[in-house]
Amino acid sequence: MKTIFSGIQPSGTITLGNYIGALKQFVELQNDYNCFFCIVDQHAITVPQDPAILRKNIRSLAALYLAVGIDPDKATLFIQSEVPAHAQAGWLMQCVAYIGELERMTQFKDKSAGKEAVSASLLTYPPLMAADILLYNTDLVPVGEDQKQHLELTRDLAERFNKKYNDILTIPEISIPKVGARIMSLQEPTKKMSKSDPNQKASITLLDDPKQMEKKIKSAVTDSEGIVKFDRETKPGISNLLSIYSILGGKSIPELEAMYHGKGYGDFKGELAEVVVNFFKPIQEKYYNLLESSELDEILDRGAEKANAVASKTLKKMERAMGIGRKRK
Ligand code: ATP
Ligand code: LTN
Repeated sequence: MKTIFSGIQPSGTITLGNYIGALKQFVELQNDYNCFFCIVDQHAITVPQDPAILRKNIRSLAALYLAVGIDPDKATLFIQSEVPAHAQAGWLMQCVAYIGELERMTQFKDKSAGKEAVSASLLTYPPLMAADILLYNTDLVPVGEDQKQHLELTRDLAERFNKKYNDILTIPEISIPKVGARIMSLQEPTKKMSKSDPNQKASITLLDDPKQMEKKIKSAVTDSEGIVKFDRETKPGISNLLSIYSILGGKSIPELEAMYHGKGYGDFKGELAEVVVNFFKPIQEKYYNLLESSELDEILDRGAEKANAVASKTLKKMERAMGIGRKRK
C-alpha cells in the first residue's frame, strides 16, 4: 500500500475551504492508502498564538478530523509535537535548504507582509513541512492549491538530500483536488478563504451554527448582474458560491446554472445556506460527542505511538547519512 501524509494547522476552527480542499480528500483516500494525518501544532506557532486557545484548537481539530469521517482504524491521526522526530528532522532539512528559496515562498511573503516582527520560524516553516512528509516515506500528499509551492520545495529538498548524502528519502507526489482546490473568501472573493482571517464574515467554519452560516452566505460579496453563472474572471463571488454548492449539494455547475436560470441571488443564496447547514449538521453532532469522550485521547495516544515508530527510523537513517552523533548498531 502506498503512503499518504497531510497536515492541518490548529490555528483556528477549520473552514469550508479546509474541508473541501483537504479533509474531503483525506476521507476518500483512507481506504486505499496507508494514511498519516497530522495536527501540525509546531507550524501553528510560527505566528502568534494564545496558548490556552491553541490547546483547545488542537483537541477540536482532532475531533473534527474524526467527525468528518477519518477512521482511526484505517488512518493514523496524531499531533506533530508529540512525535519529536518532526522537529529533529526539521532541523536537518533546514541545513539542506537555502535562505533564498525560502524567501521566495508566497506564504512567507503573505504572512510577513507589513509585519514589524516576523519570527525566524515563519521563514524556516517549509523545511519543517518537508520533514513532516519525508519522515513517513510518503508517496502522495493531498493538499489545497495554496500548498503547491511548498510541495515542490519539499521535492527539491529531498532530491538535494539524496544526492548530497544517501539515497534514502522518497520523493512525494502532490495531489490537488480537481474542483474546490481553492475556495475563496466570502468577503473578498479574489483571496483564499483562510481560518486565521480576522474578518469572521469571510469564512464559514465547520462549527458555525445554522444562523451564522445563513448570515455569512447571505452577506457574501457577489456582483450586481443578478445572473447565476460560473465565470471566475468576471464573477468570482458567484463562481465561488457555485463551487461550494456543487461540491456539498452533489449537483454539477451547469445543473445549478439551469436550476437558477431567471432567479435572483436571494433564492440561490437561501438554498445554498440550507445545503451547507444540512451538510454539516451530522458532523457537528458527532464532533460534540467526541469532544466529551476519552476515546479522543486514546486515539491520539495510539496515533503518536504509531507515527513515532515510523518517523524515528527515518530520522536515524538521515542522521547516519549526514554523519551526526555516534555510530550505533
Ligand atoms: P491559516 O489561515 O492559519 O494559514 P488555512 O486555513 O490556510 O490556515 P491550513 O491549515 O494552512 O489552513 O491548511 C490545511 C489544508 O487546507 C491544506 O491542505 C490547504 O491547502 C487547505 N486549504 C486551506 N485553505 C483552503 C482553501 N481556501 N481552499 C481549498 N483548500 C484550502
Ligand atoms: N503547510 C501546510 C500545513 C502542513 C502540511 C504539512 C500539509 C504542515 N505540514 C505536511 C501537508 C503535509 C499549510 O499551511 N496548509
